[in-house]
Order: sequence, then C-alpha cells, then structure tokens
Amino acid sequence: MVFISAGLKAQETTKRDTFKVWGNCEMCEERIEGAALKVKGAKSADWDAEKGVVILVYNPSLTNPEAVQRAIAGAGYDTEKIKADDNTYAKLPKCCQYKRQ
Ligand SMILES: [Cu+2]
Repeated sequence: MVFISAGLKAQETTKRDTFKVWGNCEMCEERIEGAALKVKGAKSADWDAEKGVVILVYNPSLTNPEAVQRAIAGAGYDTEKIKADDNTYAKLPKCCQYKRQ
C-alpha cells in the first residue's frame, strides 16, 4: 500500500509537456531555458535547437505550460501559443533574431 500511494503521488506532482519555441542558437537556448526555469514549479526545460521544441517538466499544482510559454515570450521568443513583444524581440542580438512566423 505504501508503495502504491507513493507512486501515485509522484505521478500527480510532475507533468511533462512539449511545445514549439522559435529560436536560433545556443544563446537562444540559454535564454529560453533560463526564462522557463524562473517560473515557480518548472522543474526542467530542455530546448531542442533543431526541432525548435521545448520539453518541459513541471509541477501542475504550481504552474502550467501556458505560464511557462508566457515567461519564454517575455524573454523575446515566440512560442506556439504566445508571441513575444516586438520591442523585446528587437533587443535580441542580431544572430538570435530568428525568423518569425
Ligand atoms: Cu541565439
């Protein structure tokens, strides 16, 4: 019984989600992952430069993928649900100004 309830609890406290984030390079990766991890409840964030996809692990009682996408957009990166502010995007280094959709 103890093992079963421990297993259920672990499932409840961690969720995984993937979503699209546009960017170019390793500097982008640092900013994208850094912005995601600043969100309380975000446990890990891994941006794949080739696919342009973030794999997010988070605690669903503290946050949700939309809040994390909002934080990433706040750093200048468009996500599949939330667009970055034009001014923030324009402040990115030239090499990081990815092609916008
Ligand atoms: Cu970059």
